[in-house]
Amino acid sequence: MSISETSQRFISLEEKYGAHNYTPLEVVLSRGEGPIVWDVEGKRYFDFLSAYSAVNQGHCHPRIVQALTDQAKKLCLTSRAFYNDCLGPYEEMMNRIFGYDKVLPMNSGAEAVETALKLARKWAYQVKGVKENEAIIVTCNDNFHGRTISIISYSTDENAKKEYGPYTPGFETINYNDTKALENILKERSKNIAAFLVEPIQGEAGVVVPDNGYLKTCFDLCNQHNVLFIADEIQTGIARTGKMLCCDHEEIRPHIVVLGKALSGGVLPVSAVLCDNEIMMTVSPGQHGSTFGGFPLACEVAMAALNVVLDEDLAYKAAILGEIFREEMSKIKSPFIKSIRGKGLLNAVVIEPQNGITAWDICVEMANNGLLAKPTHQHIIRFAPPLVITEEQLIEGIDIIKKSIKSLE
Ligand code: IF1
Repeated sequence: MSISETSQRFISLEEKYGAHNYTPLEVVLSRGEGPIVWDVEGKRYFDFLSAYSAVNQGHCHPRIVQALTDQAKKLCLTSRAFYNDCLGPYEEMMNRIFGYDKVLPMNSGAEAVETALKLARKWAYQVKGVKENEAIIVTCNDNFHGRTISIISYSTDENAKKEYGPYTPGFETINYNDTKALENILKERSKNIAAFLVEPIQGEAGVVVPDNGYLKTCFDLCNQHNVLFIADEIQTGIARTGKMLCCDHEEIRPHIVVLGKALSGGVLPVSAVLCDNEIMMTVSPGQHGSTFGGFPLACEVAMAALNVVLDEDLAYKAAILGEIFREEMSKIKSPFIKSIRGKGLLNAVVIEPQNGITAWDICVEMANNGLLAKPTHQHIIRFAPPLVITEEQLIEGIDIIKKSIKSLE
């Protein structure tokens, strides 16, 4: 890809003054609207990453931006030392939409996962009767739940984990999509097991969709053994997979749900943990919190973002457009395409490299042709456009993907 002087200037600044903890595609974005973004040269792209599903409602959704600017002029942050007139209405709305007694607001996804882990441990000691410091949380191979030290303590990705030890104890890892593995560990050690933490679809692992019934069976097993089922819906939640929550596909109601990303439509870091009183009320004042968690600006933005999802029927759109995406993609006959998988508009194509051409090269070619996506694990490309994309735009995007792949054959 040829890089203009303007783009190069911004890239060089990041190179020189920023930590080198990413390898971005060499595209410098400066504007977005719905499913479209523009770079500093004014070149237009379809955004098929959606900031890892944070921008389900599309870039700069007018209703969300309106809520942001209206509230920004009134009151941004109070801390939780005082009440404010946004948090209560937001919490009530979360209750109405998701049906849990209570919500605990945080900011980043990782913080919300940490919160869920803390709640599970408190519950284990106070309610289940596990001996203090002996609680175990079961997690899955190839998980991605964030980047704090406790969370990477149970990561199985060497690169995310190595040289960050010593690690937090109290986690056991089993294979994903393996109900037998969960059954075995629950039979052996259920006395000390507080919770099972799982992604309904593994995002970072490459959009790994478990077998039908996996989540339901795991949920039933957890109930049988008095273990909490924690669903990390940070990436799969808020309509991305064709339902408000991915767990809705199997009609289960996790004991704890973790949300982030699209909860704010990608406008602010807003995350949340949902559960009923039996779990939430184990935490007392002073035992958990955050300066920004539940700040007025975030509450107003989240309410607007949720209203957009409901009013524009984005779950239904994701379901329908996802079917079209997989069907149209499967019509592309290319030696590069090994398989296509996903649910709703969370999809991935597994790439078979040819003559040294990799998933990265395909992403560079797609960017040249006006579509942005990012490889994960060398050989997988994730395709997750904003859910506000129209069918025509989706087809246009698929044509770009096709043209790019064909040009590299
Ligand atoms: C990055 C991945 C996706 C998540 C689930 C918690 C979090 C995430 C299921 C933490 C975050 C992000 C992090 C982002 C890239 C992205 C990602 F490739 F790294 F794995 F989406 F697939 N649970 N996922 O997917 O949320 O603290 O980041 O708000 O650059 O690290 P966070």
